[in-house]
Amino acid sequence: MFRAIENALLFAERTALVCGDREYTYAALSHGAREFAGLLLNGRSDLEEGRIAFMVDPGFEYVKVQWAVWQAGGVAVPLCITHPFPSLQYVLEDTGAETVVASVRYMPMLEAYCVQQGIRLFSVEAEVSGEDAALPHVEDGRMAMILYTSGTTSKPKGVVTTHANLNAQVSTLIEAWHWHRDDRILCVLPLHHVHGIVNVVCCALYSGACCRFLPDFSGEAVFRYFLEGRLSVFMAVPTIYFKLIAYWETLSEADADRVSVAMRAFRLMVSGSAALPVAVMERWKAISGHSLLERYGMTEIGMAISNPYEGERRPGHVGMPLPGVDIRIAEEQGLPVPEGEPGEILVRGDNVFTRYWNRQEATQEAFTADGWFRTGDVAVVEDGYIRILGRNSVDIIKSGGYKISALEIEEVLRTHPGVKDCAVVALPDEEWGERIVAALVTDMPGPDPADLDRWMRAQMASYKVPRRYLNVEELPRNTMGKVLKAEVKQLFS
Ligand code: MCA
Ligand code: AMP
Repeated sequence: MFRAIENALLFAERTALVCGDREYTYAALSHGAREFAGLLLNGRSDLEEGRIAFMVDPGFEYVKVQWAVWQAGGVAVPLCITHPFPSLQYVLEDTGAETVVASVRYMPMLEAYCVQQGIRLFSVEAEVSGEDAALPHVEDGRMAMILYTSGTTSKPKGVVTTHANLNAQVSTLIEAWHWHRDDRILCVLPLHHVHGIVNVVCCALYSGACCRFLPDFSGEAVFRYFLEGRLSVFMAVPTIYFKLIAYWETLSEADADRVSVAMRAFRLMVSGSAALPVAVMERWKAISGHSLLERYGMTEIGMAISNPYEGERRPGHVGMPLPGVDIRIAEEQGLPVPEGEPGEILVRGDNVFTRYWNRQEATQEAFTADGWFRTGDVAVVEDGYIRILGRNSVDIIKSGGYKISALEIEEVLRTHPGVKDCAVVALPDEEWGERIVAALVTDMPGPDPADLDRWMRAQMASYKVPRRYLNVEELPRNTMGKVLKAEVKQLFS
């Protein structure tokens, strides 16, 4: 089982979580999770890898449910709290979730569907018996979590992570980034992805440190927490650093100075999930005194490559393999390329996921014959430091740190009655990394962009919705009929 749960006994009276002005000790978290595990078990001795989906706001209740699922032998399926219903339904169906736990405010959205499907639904505040239920022994090799990630298929795939994978993903970061029990981290990231769940929450709790939640990101709130002077670690995606810099620049000189002084007291600031522009790294250093530690990871593998904690953090580079993670830069056959030549990043180690949920073919394609995971990212090694050059698919977009499939968006757009055909591409963007745009083949004049935007937001997460539409008579195609995405991008210039 994920070791943070056992470790919690060592840290009993220390503060584990801070949510608003409430603090929760490790003892309170352990106790709450055990009680809730009893409720999930409902008389059974083991959930036996039943999928338990939960739509819970970041905070004590979220971690309580996650630990309860693990202790009861279930598989945790965190749902995104901002997704519209069709995206939630997809995850519930795909995982075959047997139970859904929700914060009270999300219950109405899920109720009718759960009743109709015979899924057990209850509130995170549901009354517990107060008795300690007997909990099963959960082997490390059992499934712990399914997270959804977009890829080269149109629909997101469920990534199955075992307890052993989680232990490996967390322990390498504890060692590499010197996590310790006196750390205090601010969590501003969503809790349906690895960055927030594993790097922030799981690492903090594994080490006996304290995690403070800020559920709604804003520059003002982040700096307010920084100014309290109690935090020591911060992790975010480049878009967040960009937004914080922009907000800092609006402050009066005296306020900006105060924030800068508060930031100098941090032990560590990390950036990841998307390429950190060198200009953002330099500007952040100027205002905070910190050279951001940039690292590279993926839902399927946790973190794999990191700049050093001590030593040079090289701008534009993601660093070296983390302890216990094997990296190969390879040509198409999976064989290593000579040093200094570009190739795909392959990864091997206990951190690597076991399989995509119910997708045997996709799983097979994701690994080489000798067991290396193919990331689809292309990189080069320069002086021992790895530099990411790009991805080997134009249909994978990174915007605001979220991985988004152009094909998934196209599929949804094509179901709109006013859209005959479409092509979705990403344009470079200073703030978001990439910005999603769509060329539409329509009967002129085409759907009203504001109406289309509203319609799209009801179908998919707002971060997947195109920011601009362009009506065209036809899409540029090659002689085989394949859409030329590079030419589609040109249409927007
Ligand atoms: C939102 N907006 C956008 C985008 N997202 N515009 C362009 N591109 C986007 N991608 C718009 C909204 O439509 C809205 O405009 C306005 O920005 C504010 O939206 P909101 O959602 O409130 O934005 P926010 O709260 O400011 O969020 C920005 C954010 C968020 C905090 C950067 O995107 C975020 O939390 N990103 C982190 C994602 C993450 O954790 N990724 C890690 C994946 P309007 O008002 O006009 O509608 S894990 C991973 O990648 C691997 C494992 C790894 O290596 O970590
Ligand atoms: P996700 O599927 O959301 O886990 O996103 C993983 C992808 O994010 C990787 O395959 C990379 O393309 C990208 N990524 C993560 N960290 C970095 C980084 N530091 N620099 C560039 N790309 C990154």
